Amino acid sequence: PETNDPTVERTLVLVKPDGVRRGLSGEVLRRVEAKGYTLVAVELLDATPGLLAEHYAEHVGKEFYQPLVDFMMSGPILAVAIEGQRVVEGFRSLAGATDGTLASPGTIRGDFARSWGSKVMQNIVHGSDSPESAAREIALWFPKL
Ligand code: RTP
Ligand code: MG
Repeated sequence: PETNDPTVERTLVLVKPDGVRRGLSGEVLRRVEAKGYTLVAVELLDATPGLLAEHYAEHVGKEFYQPLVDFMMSGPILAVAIEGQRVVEGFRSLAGATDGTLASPGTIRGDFARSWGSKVMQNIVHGSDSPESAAREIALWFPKL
């Protein structure tokens, strides 16, 4: 962050392959910018198994891990680093609950994800869950930042 204000943080947003495929990248960026957060870095890329194993280290070995990796490699991902006051919590709030069916209307997932059964992973966006996760994930997806 370019300021000493400790409430100014960065977080990693991913528009997942379902979001990119459905043409929702601009909608996600629009909501981020409308909220007042700043774009720091943006890149469209194809994830590799190694990158995803590090990104989702906490989920390696869970029953949904391999389907999640297959889904995350099903098309390009828009990786976005954003900055703002309390942006880690703030973007989680914009994204809504993990399960799109239960996510509140008005959130990205609540408005656009209709996940059920094996599609629960298709929830449009990822957002880091803590400042520590954000630092780790931004270093992974944007090694030059
Ligand atoms: P994210 O990391 O993508 O922002 O989502 P999250 O914190 O809300 O959810 P998390 O528990 O970290 O799970 C990561 C992603 O894995 C998929 N998932 N599938 N039971 C399942 O089949 C299941 N649980 C999670 C979702 O794509 C979730 O966002
Ligand atoms: Mg998570």
